Amino acid sequence: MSSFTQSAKEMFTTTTSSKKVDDLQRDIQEPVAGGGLTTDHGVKVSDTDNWLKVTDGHKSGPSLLEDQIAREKIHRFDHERIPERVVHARGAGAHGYFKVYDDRASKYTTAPVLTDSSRSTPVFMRFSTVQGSKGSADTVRDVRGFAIKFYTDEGNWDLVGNDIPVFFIQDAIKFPDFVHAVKPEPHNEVPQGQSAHNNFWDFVGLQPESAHMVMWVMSDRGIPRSFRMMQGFGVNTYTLLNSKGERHFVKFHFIPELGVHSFVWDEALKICGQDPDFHRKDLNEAIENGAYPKWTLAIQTLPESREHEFDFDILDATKIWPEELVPLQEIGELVLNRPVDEFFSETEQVAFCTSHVVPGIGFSDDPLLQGRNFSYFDTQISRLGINWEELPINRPVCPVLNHNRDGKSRHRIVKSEINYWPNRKDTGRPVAPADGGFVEYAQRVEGIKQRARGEKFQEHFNQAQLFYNSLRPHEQSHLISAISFELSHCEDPVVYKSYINVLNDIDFELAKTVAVNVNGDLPDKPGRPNHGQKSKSLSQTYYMPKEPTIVSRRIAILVADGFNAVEMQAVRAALTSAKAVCYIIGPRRNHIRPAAGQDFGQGVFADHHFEGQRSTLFDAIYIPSGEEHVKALAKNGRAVHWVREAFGHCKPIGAVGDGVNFLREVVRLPGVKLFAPSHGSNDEVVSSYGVVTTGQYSISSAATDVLKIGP
Ligand code: HDD
Repeated sequence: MSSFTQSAKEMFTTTTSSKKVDDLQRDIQEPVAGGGLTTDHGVKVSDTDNWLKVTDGHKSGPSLLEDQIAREKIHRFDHERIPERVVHARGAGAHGYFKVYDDRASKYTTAPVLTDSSRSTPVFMRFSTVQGSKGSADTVRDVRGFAIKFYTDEGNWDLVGNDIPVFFIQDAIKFPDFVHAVKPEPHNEVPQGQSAHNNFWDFVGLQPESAHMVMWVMSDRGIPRSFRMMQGFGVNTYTLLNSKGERHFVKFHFIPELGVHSFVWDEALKICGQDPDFHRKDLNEAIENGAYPKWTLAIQTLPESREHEFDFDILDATKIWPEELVPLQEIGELVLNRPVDEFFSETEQVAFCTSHVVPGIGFSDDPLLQGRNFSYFDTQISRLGINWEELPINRPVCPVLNHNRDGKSRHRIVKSEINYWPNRKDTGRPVAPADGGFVEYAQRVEGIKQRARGEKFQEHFNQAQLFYNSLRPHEQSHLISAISFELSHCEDPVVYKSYINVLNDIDFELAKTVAVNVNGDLPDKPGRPNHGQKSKSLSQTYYMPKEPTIVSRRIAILVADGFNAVEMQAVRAALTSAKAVCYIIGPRRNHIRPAAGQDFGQGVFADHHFEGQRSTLFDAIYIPSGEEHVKALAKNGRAVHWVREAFGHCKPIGAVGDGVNFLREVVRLPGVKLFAPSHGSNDEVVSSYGVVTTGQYSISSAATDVLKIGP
């Protein structure tokens, strides 16, 4: 693994401690090299390769059940697995911290985690896909989970969100139906980690409240370039309680420092096979290189008095609060700075509960959130057992004291003869609200007990239209391709034909285009008029970083024997100092000979050979000069494919001298302009931005960054 600089590494080892990291040290065991093997009961083991058996030295006889060492080994292995999460089974996690800028949120909440700028609250975050099982690929089209555990001094606060601000259903009681429909079909367990099948589209076609969310998932948001380049949303409407006892409704937003970027579909598809672990490796690589993922936390707040002001219900999780109506207020930042030490003990055993809030933060009557508050606690019991909150990764950093006892796999030992309240010793006494005891907001509730939702919950298409209208043309065209791909995978005409009706309620042109692509029935008039409104922050292009950056981007340097190593070293040094991560890709994983006359000993060592890694795994390519090397590249079909594929994915491609000629040779597309960015470099730098200007391809995430090469 390449590293940015030594100082970044040093920073990594010195600044990543926190109250939670220190707390975990109690349980971390670091085996020393050469340390002796023991059984679980601590007895030293002399032979771990041969089961105790009857043998005369020539032939093997029966194995003996009395061999406790063999039995322990097999028995432990047999029970290694725990149930995977019923959704979000595939995930990756990391440690970090959260800090507010100042006390600007204190007008809404008393929670110190959101108001006390002297604090750095430890966090553990887990990112995930929803549909696939634990071993599925990272880059499938899906929603991404964005779950955060804040280890506050007032207890754990779990914010269990997604990278998309709305949800498929309005009422938690529909969740089992939705999950059954999207997961592999029950008769053949196909497909894995994909929504491109009959049952999903059948369900969403009959459940129009999902129309808005379907638009988001079929947009580029469904195939993020990196966990580090996604927005995060609390999705549900929560509440904040201030010191005057006033309540505000709140939505939580996390905005990534690096901007919001996605793959193009062809890349995502290929990476599923080329590197199914791409996202989890990307997360660890960035943290280990000191490029700590960072998000700004912003809140949208509404006083109770404004609850009914809008044409949508603010408690409906299939709706956003458009920023034009309710602006974002930035209050703090979240940084991830430490990878996990052991995947199972941390990332697999971490358990989130939406019901875990701390004083100053509360729930709303959002019917999805209310059901979630029941479901998460319940599922942890089946996954981890009743004492799951005692597991190292889940235990709070503040004191825990109560009269809950026993149960399977109890870890804590409480030294007290008291396990009830009230008691003669005044142990484990309830805490007054003034001293930090949690108190529910005294909410007046009136109504008729019935199975129904609020009136405004019945409208499903306004915001689906708003989202679609707000996308840039290339984003709309990606979305059309995505829906067409998915419906093409539905074999039942009832399914793909009926979804055209839903699309026609969103946009007539959209419905017609998809209908032609997938053999749906062409609508002759719009299902309902498109209101034509837009919201500026719904296109992900809105979130480009203020300063273009190549921090943590993976850049492939394509070389063959005879390349200009002096020039390459200079360019690589410039890229590395801008904190990009460079890899040399050559005809073999070994030393590659530089141009004649350049003194590089055996040559420069290539990290991979052309077949070992593909262009899809990189954000940009640089081809140095060197006549002999360029001739060799041009003769190598895989090297040519490398460049053509990256070009087709609209990635920046830098080339110098003969490298430019090679580029001209291999990228012979009509209408493509090759040009040099105007940053004053004397080297000719060619980039695929030219393609973007022709309008033939849409811009991809990487192409929006400026690849600065040269002095
Ligand atoms: Fe959920 C896991 C996010 C609705 C029931 N959910 C889970 C995770 C995330 C979300 C990120 C993975 C947590 C982790 O990393 O361990 N879920 C959401 C969001 C929702 C949502 C943003 C809509 C606003 N979920 C939802 C509903 C229900 C559930 C309506 C049930 C009624 N979700 C679960 C679960 C999971 C879960 C079954 C599986 C594993 C777990 O909880 O810990 O309880």
